[in-house]
Amino acid sequence: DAPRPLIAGNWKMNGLRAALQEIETLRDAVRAGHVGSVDLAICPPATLIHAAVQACGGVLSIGGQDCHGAPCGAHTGDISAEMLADAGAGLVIVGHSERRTDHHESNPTVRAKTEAAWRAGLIAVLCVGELREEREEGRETEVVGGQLAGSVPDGATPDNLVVAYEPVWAIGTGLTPTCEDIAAIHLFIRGELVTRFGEAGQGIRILYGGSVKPGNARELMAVENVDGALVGGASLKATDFLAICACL
Ligand code: G2H
Repeated sequence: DAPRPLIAGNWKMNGLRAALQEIETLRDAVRAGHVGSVDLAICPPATLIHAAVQACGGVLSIGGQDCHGAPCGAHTGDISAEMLADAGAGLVIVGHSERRTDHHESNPTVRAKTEAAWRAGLIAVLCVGELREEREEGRETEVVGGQLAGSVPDGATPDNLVVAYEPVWAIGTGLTPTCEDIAAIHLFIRGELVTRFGEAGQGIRILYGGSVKPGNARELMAVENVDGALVGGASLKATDFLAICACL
């Protein structure tokens, strides 16, 4: 059986307290039965996590966008997985390309963050994806395979890991790969997970991310081995996010 889909919103560095209204709108839609059999999550900025947990009424998951590998210590500005869990988060994004690029995060760093998430009892939503030049050179499977090998720790299960495939050239650009391209790389990722984790690899959700919008979600979500979406820009408004959820 295909895993239950997950639609996760990544607010990135967006959202003041007024944005909690969007969480309340999502909560009310789930409570009213307007969202089908799909798991919802929102990863707001860290400043809003605690309030978002309170606003969501327990009907959607709230997550962080990053965590440090250590549980505590002299790391000014960083947030540990334990702190996210303490604030009520249930998941955390690790290895997003904006972290890999802006903060020079390597595969071993992302691996340590994933282990930190597990240590704190959080689901890690681990992002992989190739750069435009790498896609143009036909190296996407090599790159994504290297990221999976280098950043996914041993012991991954459907309950502790979600993989998000986000081609870097499709993030926030309005560009998306073709459904054939997505099917090919998601099948490749599935194969890598099964090779490494056996049956558990079949159940690990593989999300597609990169310019997912209400207008393209239906065809993207219909692709085999696409078990949901990681949504950036279109997750900021509850109406758009719910329209994407309705595509599953
Ligand atoms: C990719 C995605 C969410 P967007 O980063 O992580 O963002 O949907 O804005 O391309």
